[in-house]
Amino acid sequence: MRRKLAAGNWKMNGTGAALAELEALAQTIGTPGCDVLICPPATLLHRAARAAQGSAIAIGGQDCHAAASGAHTGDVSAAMLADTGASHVILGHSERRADHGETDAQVRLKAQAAIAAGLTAIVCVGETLAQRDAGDTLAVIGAQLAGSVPDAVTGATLVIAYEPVWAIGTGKVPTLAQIGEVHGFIRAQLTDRFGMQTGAAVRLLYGGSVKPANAGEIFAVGDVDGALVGGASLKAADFAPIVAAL
Ligand code: G2H
Repeated sequence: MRRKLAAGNWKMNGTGAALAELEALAQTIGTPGCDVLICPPATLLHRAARAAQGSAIAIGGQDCHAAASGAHTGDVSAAMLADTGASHVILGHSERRADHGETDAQVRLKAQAAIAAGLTAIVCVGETLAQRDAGDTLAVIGAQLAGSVPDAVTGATLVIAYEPVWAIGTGKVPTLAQIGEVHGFIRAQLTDRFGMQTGAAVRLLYGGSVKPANAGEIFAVGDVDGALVGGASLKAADFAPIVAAL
């Protein structure tokens, strides 16, 4: 039985004052029936991990470099994330693929580095609207999975987030049938490649304009094991009801 996961991606939002939302979230959710993760900007990781101590909230990064250390100005390694108290890292988010030209091969190396550092890698995949309209959705997702997911993974070290690019921050949400189709496809791909046990153990998150109002119906879709939430994770008042819906 896969434990559900509510993951918040704060993206490039939040200074120290935002930790009050983390503390409010911890208080509101108490001991939830699912795992809860907040991924603040790198500058807040250490303080967020301290603020979350003793609560149900785990902390994660939004990216890491594939190398362990070295001449990579501005980058952060997986071990550095782990050193702040982070337990997870989001990798290959479509905003990083678009803004930084990240390729599947780079995401795969980052995921390998993250897992080697003891982190759980949340690997993001998703099609653009043009790709969906062309009927290429499953081919695109299949290629991203094949290219971005490393060979040695388990249900504890890998989470997949399906985030259709056209649904991110736009208020547009795929139909429940569309979400179900892609999640079922991802599960089948993982099972083909890694076998029944791992295929059944990896959690699959939906991401893209998840809100308190639509969380319940999305979470009821087969093979949806939770959500990766952007805008609605910034305020405890929005994220707590999403956690409660899982
Ligand atoms: C998708 C999601 C979080 P939002 O990027 O990863 O953002 O919920 O704001 O669409």
